[in-house]
Amino acid sequence: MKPSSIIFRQAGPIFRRPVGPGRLDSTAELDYLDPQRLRHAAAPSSQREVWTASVIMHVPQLTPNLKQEATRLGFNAVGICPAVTPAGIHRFRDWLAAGYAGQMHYLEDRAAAYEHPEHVLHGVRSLVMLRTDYWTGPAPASSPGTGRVSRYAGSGLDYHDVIHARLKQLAQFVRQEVPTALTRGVVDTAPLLEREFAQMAGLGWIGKNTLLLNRQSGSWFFLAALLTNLELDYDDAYETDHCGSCRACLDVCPTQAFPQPYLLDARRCLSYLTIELRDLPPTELRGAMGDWVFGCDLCQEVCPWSQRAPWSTDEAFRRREDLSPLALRPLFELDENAFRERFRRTPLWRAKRRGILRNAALALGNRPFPAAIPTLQRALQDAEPLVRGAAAWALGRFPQASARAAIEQHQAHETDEMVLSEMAAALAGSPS
Ligand code: B12
Ligand code: SF4
Ligand code: SF4
Repeated sequence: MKPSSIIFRQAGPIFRRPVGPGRLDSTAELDYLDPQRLRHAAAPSSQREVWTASVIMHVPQLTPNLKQEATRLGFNAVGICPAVTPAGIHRFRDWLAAGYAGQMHYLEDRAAAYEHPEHVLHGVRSLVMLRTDYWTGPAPASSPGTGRVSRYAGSGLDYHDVIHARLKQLAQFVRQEVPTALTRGVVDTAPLLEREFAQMAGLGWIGKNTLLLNRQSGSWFFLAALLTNLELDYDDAYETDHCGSCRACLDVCPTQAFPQPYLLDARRCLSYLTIELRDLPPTELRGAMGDWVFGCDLCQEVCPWSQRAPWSTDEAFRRREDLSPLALRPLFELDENAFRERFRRTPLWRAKRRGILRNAALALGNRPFPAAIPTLQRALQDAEPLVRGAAAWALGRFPQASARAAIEQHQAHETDEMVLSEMAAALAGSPS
């Protein structure tokens, strides 16, 4: 059947126009004309200028072609679901209301926009959910003086950049096929419950650790979405939960960040504490942070399904030896410019110099060894109070008298109240 018309819609009125040359790929066919919509269809010539508005149509070969193209571009799995209000939206609201988002105010600020993907792309009808695997083998053991960086960041490339470039190419492909199509590629930053939609698109189930996982790759993958106003063929939602009676992820969490299965209190999660939090973590959680300096992988590492993950052959996610594990002491020699130079293009940039040095100081305090004392002493003179406060706490964990002497020496010159209070607690031997 050759296409005879396309239904166009913008902000309410629905009307049809004949397909002109170049409008659709010559092989494309139009087999879906929603009778309900057709009944109301009207095409007043005065409205023809809005023909570039959202296209509602179904092109049979487009879905398999799009999936094939996504695979060619490096995505490891593709599933498609309709643009609807996510079923778990009430849980998201409850989660925010409970305060579990901590300082991630961007979630609360855009809470209303999460209600429907329409707020991400006007006229959206389909979400193409994409999986990108990044498992590159077990992490090498870290030793005193080094810190662990979660695997997703260990390649040194920011996954947002890598995936955005691929999304852009996929969007171009869609527009080649259907020039009037609207598209928007998102990874992380848009108000979209990506795991919910990925589950709806058949990519896996949401596990007790709140991550999306499947039986082939565990949860070692990123999610991304390409939103479009086209009608595509939808996949079946993933309905089965394969967590069973397992609770390995809940038990391994060093900060007990799961108040109950499937629920995360982000304020206790090391990923939040090392990346998102702008202050010093609560004293009682600092010891549990161990040597993690950027993110945490523990609740994925123990997952039985994650043991099966295939190695990613993606060059973009090859682990960089100098990043993971990360040598901590040299970090304190980097000023803002040098830090920028080294980390600007890596995921670690998100935490900024002050965040990474805070984390490095805490990690040194969690595994004290004498050679770290001069480093932390230097950190007590850092321009950034956050770094000085963390260094004071860390020095308080050292048994050596020189650590105590270093705090006392700098206490006299310190003016910041938070740092002074950390110094007093360290000298009193109260830090946990
Ligand atoms: C904010 C955020 C964080 C926060 C909060 C995490 C969280 N669990 O929400 C912090 C900083 C802690 C974080 C940490 C990590 N993150 Co993060 N994060 C996000 C982000 C940007 C938003 C997530 C969000 O909206 N949370 C809101 C709350 C409400 O979600 P929730 O608590 O999980 O509740 C939902 C479900 O669990 C479910 N639910 C709740 N109760 C119940 C009960 C039952 C029975 C069921 C079935 C479901 C269910 O419904 C809720 C609403 O959708 C997403 C990207 C995105 N736009 O989606 C990435 C994302 C979730 N993060 C990701 C990753 C990789 C991580 C880390 C592994 C990074 C690391 N190694 O350090 C850790 C994992 C920690 C963990 N166990 O979750 C990936 C996950 C990929 C995957 N396979 O699932 C995402 C999708 C980013 C991406 N584009 O790939 N992250
Ligand atoms: S990432 Fe680490 S701290 Fe966060 S929930 Fe998982 S195990 Fe706990
Ligand atoms: S560790 Fe067990 S409970 Fe946790 S996500 Fe994996 S299978 Fe589910």
